[in-house]
Amino acid sequence: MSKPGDYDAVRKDIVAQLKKPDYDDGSTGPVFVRLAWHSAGTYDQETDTGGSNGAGMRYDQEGGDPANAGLEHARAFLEPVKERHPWITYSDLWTLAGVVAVKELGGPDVNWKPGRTDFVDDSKLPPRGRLPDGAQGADHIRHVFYRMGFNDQEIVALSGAHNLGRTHKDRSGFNGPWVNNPTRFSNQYFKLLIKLEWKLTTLDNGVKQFIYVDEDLPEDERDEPLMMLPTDMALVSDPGFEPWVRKYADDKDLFFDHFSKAYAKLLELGIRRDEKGNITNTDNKLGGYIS
Ligand code: DDH
Repeated sequence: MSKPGDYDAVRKDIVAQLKKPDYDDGSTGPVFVRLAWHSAGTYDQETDTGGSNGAGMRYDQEGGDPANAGLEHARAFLEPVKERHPWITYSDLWTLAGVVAVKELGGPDVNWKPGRTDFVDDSKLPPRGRLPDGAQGADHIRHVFYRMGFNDQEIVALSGAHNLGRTHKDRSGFNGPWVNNPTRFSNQYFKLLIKLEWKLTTLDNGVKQFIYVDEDLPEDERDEPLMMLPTDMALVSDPGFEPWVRKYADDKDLFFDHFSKAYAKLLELGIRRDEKGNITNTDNKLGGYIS
């Protein structure tokens, strides 16, 4: 066991969990980035409910939200890290895993602060349905992200996380990766959104998504088709979002800088700290553990 507070030791063990040749594209990084995002993305500014504090996804009310399907894999991959550093809270571990994965996969440094608790206040539990639905459009995206306190620029920056990983038919119903190298953090997602000709298609499970197939290549030389969700496509058709897609496609450094700030903000939603950085919302302790 490491010394309580030795976050560098935890970071090292998260890195050691990233490479998994038999899992997806060989890395758990993308699903860690998504775990951190879904742990935090339930936040509602108005009622001050949801957010990463409390690690509510351990329990069925939140963990069983269909939007969280597949994240049990991410949590299981992190279990050995928790076992080696039992002093770290799940809420800190999951958010830190996202930050470590972004960096290790070639992305920017993201400022991360510890101190989240695993106490769950029943009155702060988010209802299901707060996370975005990929089948929808711009209004839905704004509804979800404005609720957390993000603006249009931050929404587009955060969406750039879809440079990583893939959709899975048995999790969300969608299928395939957004980019050709889904374990390398870059601004390729924005470039492809603009550059490629995306075609709407209906999968055999009835789910609608956009795909790109390189028809110039003979069939046996083609890569797996790339995909975009209807929500991804809304970023290029909406006049408030589209200018940011172009900026991030043109300027990787700007994207990295804006992503880093927005992802750090996401992981802090609902958390209040004093000047020293210590968490002050003790109300999270009121509800105790849910068993
Ligand atoms: Fe996402 N995302 N996401 N996403 N997301 C999926 C996968 C991944 C939406 C829907 C889906 C963000 C925003 C949105 C990642 C990070 C982030 C999947 C596929 C769906 C569906 C799940 C599956 O089948 O396994 C929608 C809708 C939105 C929206 O903004 C409207 C944001 C903000 C992030 C972030 O991290 C900041 C990552 C990474 C993945 C790949 C996961 C994996 O297992 O691989």
